Amino acid sequence: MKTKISGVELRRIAMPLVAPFRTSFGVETSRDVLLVRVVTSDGEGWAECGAMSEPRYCSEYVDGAQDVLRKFLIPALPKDGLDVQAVGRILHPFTGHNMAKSALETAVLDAQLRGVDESFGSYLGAARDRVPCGVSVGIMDSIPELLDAVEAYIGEGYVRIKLKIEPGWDIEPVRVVRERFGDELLLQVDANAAYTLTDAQHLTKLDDFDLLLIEQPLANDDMVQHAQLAKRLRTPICLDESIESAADAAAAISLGACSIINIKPGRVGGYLEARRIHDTARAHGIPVWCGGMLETGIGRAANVALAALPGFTLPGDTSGSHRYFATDITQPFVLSDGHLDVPTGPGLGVTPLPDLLDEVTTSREWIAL
Ligand code: NPQ
Ligand code: MG
Repeated sequence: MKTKISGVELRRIAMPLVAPFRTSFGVETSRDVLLVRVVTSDGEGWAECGAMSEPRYCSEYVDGAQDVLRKFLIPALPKDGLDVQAVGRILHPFTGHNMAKSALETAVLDAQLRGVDESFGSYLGAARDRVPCGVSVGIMDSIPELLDAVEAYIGEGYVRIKLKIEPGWDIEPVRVVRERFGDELLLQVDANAAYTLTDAQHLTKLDDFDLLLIEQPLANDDMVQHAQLAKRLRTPICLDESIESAADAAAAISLGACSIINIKPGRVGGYLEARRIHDTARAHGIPVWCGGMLETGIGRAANVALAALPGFTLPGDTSGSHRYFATDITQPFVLSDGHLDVPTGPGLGVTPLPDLLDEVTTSREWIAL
């Protein structure tokens, strides 16, 4: 199927967070998001870039993503039409910039699927019509604040809690949450690369708390060190930042660097690569789950569709819109019984509501092809 693209709008929006979100790499109070809208012969397609305002989680950042899209990625697309399968091949000669590439490919995919009246879930191979949801809980100023936050999320129906950790905020928060909410609570932690292999002895203390996993304890490129750490911990290691492709996933699995993978489509260059990681992991019996980058409804819709694939056997960070935003730019995603419904409409199944979108827009740029 050939889609002729006439141009691409790069739109920046500013989305205040309902509460500051603190991780081992910094505090965010507002989400600076790049949205991509492609205008094609099949109609429009939308996508959201996962990049943050600063290159801390990974090397990408939102001004950089917009720049590489404008200067290199968008101009590389052919004027005479392309299939979504071709987008990855055309962008492959440009190294890195997975989040920028993902946004462009996803917008093209949305346009093509809308053109044939098929949903993301159906196209990707969703095996269910709703997905169980977890929530990521930031580093707090005190233990009582943490317990209040976790209690509120459990009250909202979240079926799994993930605590952000860093040196000085790790064993104790996990101990008190486990004690307060009991052994049945699905509980995991995410260090965002805050430790080194010299912390291995310290991290074994987490083994007492029956965690589902510890996510990305060591640096992004510490693949071998993660394999060594895995031998010393009973808690399963899950990789996030380290996995930027299906090849990385295959390498990490064969090395024993992880026994679970967090799949974020932006980090790996798009939903097609995300599905390849899912397929690779599934063939090896490795569970996967869908991560999050504080997406608006646009990114959230596609993530919920992906999380419905059969190998996504653990709850994801696919939280409801109100976990992050008082007002989303789409119809909000609202939890029901701890789950979100997989959208069934064509493409993403959601579009930005024009008035809400205009209210948060900070800039717009049109790139003609
Ligand atoms: C993770 N996400 O799994 C990330 C990292 C992260 C939901 O825990 C602004 C935008 C702040 C994106 C903080 C979750 C962020 C962000 C953390 C992503 O590692
Ligand atoms: Mg993570």
